[in-house]
Order: sequence, then C-alpha cells, then structure tokens
Amino acid sequence: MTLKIYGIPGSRAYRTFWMALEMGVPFESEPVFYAKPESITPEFLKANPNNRVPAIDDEGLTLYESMAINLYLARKHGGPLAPTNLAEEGKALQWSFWAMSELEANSLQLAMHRMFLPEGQRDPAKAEAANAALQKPLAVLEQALADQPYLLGDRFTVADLNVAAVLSWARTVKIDLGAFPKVEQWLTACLGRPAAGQARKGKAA
Ligand SMILES: N[C@@H](CCC(=O)N[C@@H](CS)C(=O)NCC(=O)O)C(=O)O
Repeated sequence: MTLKIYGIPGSRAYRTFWMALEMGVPFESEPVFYAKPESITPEFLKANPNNRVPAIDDEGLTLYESMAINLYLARKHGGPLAPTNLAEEGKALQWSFWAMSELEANSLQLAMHRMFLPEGQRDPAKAEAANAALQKPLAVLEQALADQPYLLGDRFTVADLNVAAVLSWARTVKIDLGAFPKVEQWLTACLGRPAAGQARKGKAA
C-alpha cells in the first residue's frame, strides 16, 4: 500500500506533496476539494474528521495537520531533510509551530486580499495590515539566517520546507522582502527546488 495524500496542490496539501517529492516517497493522491462536496468521502472523513486537507493514509496510519504530517514523513524516511539528533528535532518542531502561529494567518490574509479573493472582495487595508504584521516574524527569520543558509544550518531540511511553504502565499503576491535579504535568498533557494515546482502539479515529473 502506498502513501495516500488527500488534497489538491492548490491547497495546504501542497506542503505534503512537496515533502513526499523531496523524500522520493511514492504516493497516490485523492483530489479532495472542499468546494466539491462529492469529493468528501467517508474514507477521507475517517482520515480527517475536521474535513480539511491535507490528510494522509500511510499503510493504515491516518494523520492530519500539514506540519505534523511532514515531520512524521521526515522521521519515518530519514535522509538529509530529517533531523539527525534531538537538538535538530527540537528546532524543526519549533520552526513548524512558529510558522503556524507567527506567519500563517497573515501570509494567507495578504494573499487573499491581494490576489486570491475575487477583486470586489479584496480589501487593501487588510492586505496592508497583514503585510505590516509580517514584518516582525520576518525580522526573526532574517536573524536566524544571518550566519547560516538554512534554519538548521548548512542543509535544507523539513524545517525550511514547512516555513517556506507557509510563506509561499506571501511570495506569490510578491511581498516586499527588500528589508530581509537573507530571507529573500533563502526563500528563493527553497521554492526554487525541483520538488517544490513538481508539487504544484501534485505529482512527480
Ligand atoms: N492546520 C491545518 C489547516 C488545514 C486547512 O485549513 N486546509 C484547508 C485547505 S488549504 C481546508 O481544507 N479547508 C476546508 C474548509 O475550509 O472547509 C493544516 O495545516 O493542515
């Protein structure tokens, strides 16, 4: 049985596709799309009773929450993206929780009000508020990357993937990173990885 990923690339399931592709883990995808009620099957709801994507079924183990899924896949399959010791594991958890609490809401709000919502529903003031609120966590990220290219040191890991995937919304709407050159460099490197591009199609090249 292969890993099953519920969700579509144009959702937070993008994060899971990216991770599976980085790790070279074979997977099949179930294109659950919350705007299409027929795609919400009992099997999917068993995997995620919250009715959200992503969710996975990995040989009978069901999981939801994108960050948790990626940390689990790293732990299960190892390789360069996975933490190699307790300190790295702690940092990977820290950055993943941080991305969800400090970045996610404002990154999404910025994208919604600059691009994703129909034009008539966009509110430039909300976009600007989100942009302003992002300055503080972006400064924290800039500091973390001051002396090292990636969040855990010299190599790209699940910590970078989880944070960069959350920031990809802001990147899509061209958030101004002029004041954060290290973040700019790091985000370009992360989102420029082949697997990050393939994940937008939800499958291997
Ligand atoms: N914290 C969850 C959030 C999952 C989430 O909200 N996913 C959205 C799609 S991007 C969803 O399924 N929304 C369904 C809905 O709003 O009904 C995670 O990171 O996995």
